[in-house]
Amino acid sequence: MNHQSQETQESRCRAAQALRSARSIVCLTGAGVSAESGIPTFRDAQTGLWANFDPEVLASIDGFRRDPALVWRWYMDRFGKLCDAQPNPGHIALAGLEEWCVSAAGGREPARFDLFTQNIDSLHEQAGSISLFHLHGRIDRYRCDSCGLPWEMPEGGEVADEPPRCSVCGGLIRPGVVWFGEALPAGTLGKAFDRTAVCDLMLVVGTSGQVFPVAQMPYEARQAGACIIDVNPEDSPISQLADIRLKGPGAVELPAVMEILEASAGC
Ligand code: BJW
Ligand code: ZN
Repeated sequence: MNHQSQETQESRCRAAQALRSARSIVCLTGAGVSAESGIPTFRDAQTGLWANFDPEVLASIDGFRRDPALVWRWYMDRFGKLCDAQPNPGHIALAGLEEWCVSAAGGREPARFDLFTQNIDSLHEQAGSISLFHLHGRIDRYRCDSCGLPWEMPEGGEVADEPPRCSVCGGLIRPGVVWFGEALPAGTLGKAFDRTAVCDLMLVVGTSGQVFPVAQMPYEARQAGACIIDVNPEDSPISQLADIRLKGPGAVELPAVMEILEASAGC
């Protein structure tokens, strides 16, 4: 084993050890966890037709009010790609980790495990995660931007080039996601910070840690004395803070850690 792969394996073992002894785990995921499912990360998504548009403008309430048709087309394009995506081994390992924690595998006391995702896809639920909370909404939910009435996408119908109109008030239909300048769902955000304040381990996967208030969670966890594990092939503000860094793709690192956890011999 060369030096680098020995270091990688040591970090995975330390992560498995920390997970084994944790009693209360909060997992926070971002776009990187879905990268191996073929979904470009938020900040890498602007290719082809969309290369000249700033995602931070498209994903904002001001951007939608200024040019609703443009923003609608961007979401419909992304929604089409998401419909074909499948959970990857990283999503599946996180669902397995939840099961491992709550079922008290190996004769341990059960541990609490909650997964908070910033992602608007539904790949965590497809992989089998149960205690799962969407902090930035979901791309497969729609509502009226004026009166808030939920709206259903017609099945198999042609996707319009412009946002449809609400049948009650005539307002524009928008995706049920949280844009820049909008409040996150209060109950979910409150739960995320309440759980963060009492967790003893935070597992962060695939986020650049640039978008607030969610980016604050690892700092709060650290303040509360939790161990921070960061899974990301690149450096980020969270990787600077982390006790344990798994510097690789989630789809590689998470199954490798699960394999160690599940092996009776351990490290
Ligand atoms: C891999 C990998 C692999 C690659 N494996 N990893 C405090 C300070 C400064 C600013 C603010 C502040 N508080 C609030 C703000 C303003 C603003 C904000 O944060 N701005 C920043 C840009 C500075 N925040 C807001 O506006 C929020 N609202 C708010 O605070 O409201 C206050 C309010 C209260 C009451 C009334 C009204 C208002 C809302 C933020 C909403 C964010 N929404 C988006 C769009 C959702 C819909 C959509 O997707 O289109 O959410 S923005 C976008 O960023 C999306 C993501 O969920 C979010 C985070 O991105 P993420 O997941 O980290 O993705 P990337 O692409 O950035 O990073 C991917 C990472 O993966 C990278 O690190 C890669 O290396 C890694 N990776 N491959 C593992 N295989
Ligand atoms: Zn309406």
